[in-house]
Amino acid sequence: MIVLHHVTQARSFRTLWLMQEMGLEFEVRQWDLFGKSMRGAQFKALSPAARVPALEIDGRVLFESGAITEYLVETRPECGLGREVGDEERADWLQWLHYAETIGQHLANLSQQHIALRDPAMQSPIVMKLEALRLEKVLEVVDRVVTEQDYLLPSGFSAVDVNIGYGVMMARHFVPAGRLAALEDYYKRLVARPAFALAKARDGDTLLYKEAFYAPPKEG
Ligand SMILES: N[C@@H](CCC(=O)N[C@@H](CS)C(=O)NCC(=O)O)C(=O)O
Repeated sequence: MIVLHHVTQARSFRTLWLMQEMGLEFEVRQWDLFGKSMRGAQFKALSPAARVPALEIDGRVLFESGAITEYLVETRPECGLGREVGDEERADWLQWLHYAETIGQHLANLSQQHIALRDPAMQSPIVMKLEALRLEKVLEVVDRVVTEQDYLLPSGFSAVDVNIGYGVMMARHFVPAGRLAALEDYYKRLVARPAFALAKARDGDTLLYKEAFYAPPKEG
C-alpha cells in the first residue's frame, strides 16, 4: 500500500491531489508541522530533512514533491499526466514542474513571517511586503499563460497543473484573490476537478493557515 506522509495544507497536498487524479489507492498519515514528532527519528528515517511530503511507494521512500510527481507519472505512464522524453511538451512540462518551487519559495518565506514567527517582534514588515510583491510577480507568469489556454500545456491538464495549482491556491493567503483575472479562472477550473474535491476531503482539518488572507503590515 502506498503511504503518504502529510501535513494539512502543506506541499504534500500536491502528492495527495496528484494521486487522486491518477486514481491510485493510498493511505494518508497526518503529521503536525509544529510538533516534536516530525523532528523524531521515526519521521527522519522517512524524510531526512524532516519535511513533507514523504511517500512510501514501491518498496522505498521518496521525499521532494517535484521528484515524487515525476516518479509517479513515469512509473505509471498510463495516467497520461506526465510528458515523456521526446514529447514536444516535455521541456515545458519540466519547466513548470520546477517553477512550482519558485512559487513555493515565496510561500515559504511568507508562511515563516506570518505563521511560524508568532512573536510580532521577530517578524519583518519589509520582508512581508516584499515577498507578497515577489509572489505576485511570479504568479503573473502563470496568469499570462492561462490567458491563452485552460491549463499550463496546450494539450490540456497534466501533473504540472497540480504542482503549480497548489501554489496558486496557497498564494491566495497572501495576494488578494481575483487580482489576476486569468489566474482566478484557472484556479476555479482546478478546484472544480473531482479529484481536487477528493483530495480536499482527505487533507485534514488542523489548518496551518487559519486566516483566509494575511495582509502585509500597514506603513508607518
Ligand atoms: N522542496 C520540498 C519542500 C518540502 C517542505 O519544505 N515542506 C514543508 C511543508 S510545506 C515542511 O515540511 N516544512 C517543515 C520544516 O521546514 O521544518 C518539497 O517540495 O517537497
